[in-house]
Amino acid sequence: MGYENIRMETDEGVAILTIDRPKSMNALNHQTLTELAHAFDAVAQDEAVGALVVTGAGEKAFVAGADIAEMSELGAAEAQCYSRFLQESLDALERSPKPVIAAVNGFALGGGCELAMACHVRIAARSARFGQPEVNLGLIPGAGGSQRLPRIVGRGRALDLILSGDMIDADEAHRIGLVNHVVAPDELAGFVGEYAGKLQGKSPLALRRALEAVVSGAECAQDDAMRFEASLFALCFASEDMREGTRAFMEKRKASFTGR
Ligand code: CO8
Repeated sequence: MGYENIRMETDEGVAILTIDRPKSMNALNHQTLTELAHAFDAVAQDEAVGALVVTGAGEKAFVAGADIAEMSELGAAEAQCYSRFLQESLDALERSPKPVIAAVNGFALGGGCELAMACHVRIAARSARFGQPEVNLGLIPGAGGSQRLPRIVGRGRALDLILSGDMIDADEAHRIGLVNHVVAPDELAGFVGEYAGKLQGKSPLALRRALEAVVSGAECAQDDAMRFEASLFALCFASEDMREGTRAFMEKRKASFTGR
């Protein structure tokens, strides 16, 4: 598939997906969402890719939300389909077997904040702004925000953001646990590259099972999730990576993982 509104590059096993509609603050229109769904799937299938970075083009916006002009034309039934399509794409991203890092370089509002929340790790430039401003448009979050935000920051803080529609800066987002790291804007790409590179040195199988345990386990009752964790833990013992990792520790050398 040829892309119009996103760019994909791969550098040493790290795929970098850039949403590139700077004139609309990288807002998500239907074409962009279709391209994103395709790209998420392509990354999941590509054995040469170990991690994915999602970011926005330009210096102002990560993603300023769904494209309001396009969305304003929708009827109720279309809006439901659109919401489900976006939710399903973000669910697929969250269930990616490879770590996904949001490099939040500017406004992450509405669907943009929801996209960042579906990523596993969020790293923000200090200039980034976060919010769920849908109430200002007579709307509510429609891409999983009403569910992911309380799971990440707690119900009280989520309701504060969703009901007020207020924007918060990156330091406040860090304080409430919405982002993992905040760095100077000109250090964002370097920091994210180093972070992704660090993950490249880990066992891909262990990363995959850790993601599965945390993401899928969170949907189960705790006792079921514990059993699920034990099964995934046991599966690690059938891997060459686990033998190599433990042997390397005992031989006081760096492990060399193959993902088998
Ligand atoms: N959609 C379409 N165009 C946008 C959007 C957007 N979300 N955000 C910005 N733009 C456009 C502006 O219209 C403007 O275009 P133009 O130059 O042609 O007039 C251009 O980007 C620059 O924007 P501003 O002039 O407004 O720039 P400022 O620096 O003054 O402000 C802001 C930047 C604060 C980001 C401001 O543009 C803004 O508030 N944008 C809207 C943010 C918003 O409300 N986002 C939530 C949208 S709703 C949503 O995301 C729901 C998701 C769930 C959908 C589920 C499917 C139905």
